[in-house]
Amino acid sequence: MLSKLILAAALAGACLHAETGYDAWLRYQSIEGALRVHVRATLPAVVTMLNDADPEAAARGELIRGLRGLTGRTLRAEGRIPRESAIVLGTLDELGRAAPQWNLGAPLPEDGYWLKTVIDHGARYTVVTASNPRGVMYGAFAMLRKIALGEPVDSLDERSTPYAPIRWVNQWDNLDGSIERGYGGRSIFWENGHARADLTRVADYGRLLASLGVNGCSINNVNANPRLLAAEMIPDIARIAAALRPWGVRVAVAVDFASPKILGGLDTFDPLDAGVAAWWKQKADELYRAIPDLAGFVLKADSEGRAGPSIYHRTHADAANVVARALAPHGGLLFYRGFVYDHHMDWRNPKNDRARAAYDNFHGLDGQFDSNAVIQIKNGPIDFQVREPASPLFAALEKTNQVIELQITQEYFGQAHHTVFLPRMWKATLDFDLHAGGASTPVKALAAGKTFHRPTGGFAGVANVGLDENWFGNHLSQANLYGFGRLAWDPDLTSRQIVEEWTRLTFGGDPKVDGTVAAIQLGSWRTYENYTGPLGLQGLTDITGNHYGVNVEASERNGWGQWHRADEKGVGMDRTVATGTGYIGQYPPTVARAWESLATCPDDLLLFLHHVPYTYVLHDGKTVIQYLYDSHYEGAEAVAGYAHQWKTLAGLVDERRYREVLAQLEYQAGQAVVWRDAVTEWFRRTSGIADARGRVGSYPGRFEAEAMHLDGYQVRDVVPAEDASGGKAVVCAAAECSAWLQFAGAAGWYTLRVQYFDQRNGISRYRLRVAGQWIDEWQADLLLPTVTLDSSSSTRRVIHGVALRPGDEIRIEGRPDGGEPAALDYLEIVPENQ
Ligand code: GCW
Repeated sequence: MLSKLILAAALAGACLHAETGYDAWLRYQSIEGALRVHVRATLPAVVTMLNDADPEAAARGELIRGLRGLTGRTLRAEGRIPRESAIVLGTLDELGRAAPQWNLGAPLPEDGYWLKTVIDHGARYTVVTASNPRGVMYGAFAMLRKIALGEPVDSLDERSTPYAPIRWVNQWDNLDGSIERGYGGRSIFWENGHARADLTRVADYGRLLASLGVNGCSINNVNANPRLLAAEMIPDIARIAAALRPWGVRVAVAVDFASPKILGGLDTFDPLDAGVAAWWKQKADELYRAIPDLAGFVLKADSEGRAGPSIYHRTHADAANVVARALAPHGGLLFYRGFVYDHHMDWRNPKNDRARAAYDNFHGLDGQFDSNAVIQIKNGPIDFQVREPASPLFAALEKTNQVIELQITQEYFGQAHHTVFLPRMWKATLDFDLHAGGASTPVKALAAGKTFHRPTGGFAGVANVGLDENWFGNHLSQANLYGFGRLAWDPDLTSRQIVEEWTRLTFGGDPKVDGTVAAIQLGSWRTYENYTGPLGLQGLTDITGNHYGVNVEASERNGWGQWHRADEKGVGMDRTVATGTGYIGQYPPTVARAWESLATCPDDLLLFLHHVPYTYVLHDGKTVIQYLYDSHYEGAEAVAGYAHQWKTLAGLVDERRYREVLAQLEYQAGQAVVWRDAVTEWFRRTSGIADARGRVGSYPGRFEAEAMHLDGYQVRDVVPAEDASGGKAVVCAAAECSAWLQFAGAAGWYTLRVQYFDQRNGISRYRLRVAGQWIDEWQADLLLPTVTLDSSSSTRRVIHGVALRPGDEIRIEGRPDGGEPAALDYLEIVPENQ
């Protein structure tokens, strides 16, 4: 019966989700050729598990499912070690009892696994073992990965141990089903204030996480709704925990620090109040009665308007400890977020600096946190920007547990609309040597607790997957979750290793596909940086709004502290000790010395750490202003190249994913031009310095909509001005409007690019007519994060292969819908292939 169910699940998995992206890297696509022959020849017919409880049972089901997909064979599931060859799943203890003659006694750290071939009486046993059942499951996933990657598995002796005990994802899901900074659809956990009735997606998410070795998941927004801890919600949390449990993923919840007052009815939430301590304890006891393996709590306090200890003049240690002490008897952990800063800072004071906040708030408290409290520190000192130095706080906590918080969801990285492979950036931080205490101390070792011999430590990744079929809204973004999990297990893997594994598992083994996808992914962070915020500039997006489009000044003259201080003369935040905010002084001396001096400060971080004139010459020989111009043009060109390269994969990638990725990359190529033009225009206007290569402000073949003949369309200023070409757009207030011009160029083949505005509040329709012939139509139906005319809605339609003759009328017709006015920015007419 059990095996029937496993088979049914395997078949259902295979048919229902074929090539939608749902199975991500666990597709188990049939292996072909010599490899298939070899694997089938050496594959035993039996898989034995020595314990029929999850996660070992889940591991056996996965092995059967995976091998069936990879080899076309269905293994027999057994509970004893047979006299014939078999894959044997069991912990070291179980094996010690069932097959003492194999002498598999070597100690293994928790969650580590051992794949070992044992020959006994002529039979070949592939043993998958570990000290705990979860480790056995990780071993099973590793076996499947090896086979899918074409690695030999017939003579194994391989041990693998996770780098750190904490390998968690966080989800910022709200109880109403929305997700803060989620770009892959609504919550898989919550709907209308309760856990969803159908938690299949949660279990499937658990499987994806387990395949990477992720062992914890917090299931609600760190901007926590206090109601989560209400008695009526506990069964909901328990159901979610039950869906993840088979996969060895323990659930954690985010809590509101004011809960004792808001929910518990006390008149205070002072962490030193005995009643408050008792409330937290009673609440933890209640939760653990329902969910005995609850992993713990995550707490965002005194940050971005969240309640915290400051109102009672208590410290973060007081706050963390009162909650940690409630969890301690149950073995739970308290993750206290290091993301604490004042968002009402006086921008006029040149000594103020948000980047200082994490260190200033926490380093003095080192040693005061309980042993089950963990400070969760964002990779950089600001907030997941495209280029930040490693947070100095990693080096400043010697007697306190810490984890590094990485953001998998692409909040500041183009959301689901841009491809940016983040493991490359994470690697740069994880490998960065902070020289804490003089010795070599890379961030990964500090975060994992190795440097100062802490009892725990590791990695937390903000994932925010959603109900979209492919989890993220972008197929290529799945590589970020994959990379996070792989790095949390082994941060010594290279970005290339990760991307090659992921591509092969996700798209199959065609060398052309592998090479192309790897090249796109590996270059994508630098590319994104090039067109959104090079040289450590960061913060050129709309930081008070959607964190998506361009708004160069949005970060200035407000209390949020993401200042880049660009003015007519220069740019960058002076964070030096000598003349600036002193932030650089928070680093150990080796790092501080290098960054304090312009002579040794790396170009990539220059404007994050120093204020310089636009004419300052970088190590790479260019002036700052010319670098800003060049990098934006390079970035936009690189994305155009990605779309082009992807097209060469037609027929090599399954139809639907091919189409969806192409659409995403083509959109990104257009959006990179929007960024390029907006940022370079702004700096040219502000600095008064021209682009030495003459590109900025001169766009051959571009015709502004406001300069075309307009039937019904009206001209509008766009704010900020850099968000539209010429600072203006045309909008339609009637049922239908059109903009037209008479082509004056030479006869030939052309590409037309129509720049229009696709807001979220309507689906306008557009048509384009050349010399009386309708040649294209489209609708503005992307779900972009804006309802206004700006760079977030600015979108491009490219029409290739258009024959034009002098005197042709080119007419664009727009039909508004809802609140969306079928707006246009410009038309570009460029000779084909340009
Ligand atoms: O990056 C910012 C996000 C907020 C988020 C906050 C945090 C959950 O814009 O949406 O809040 O960070 O990390 O707490």
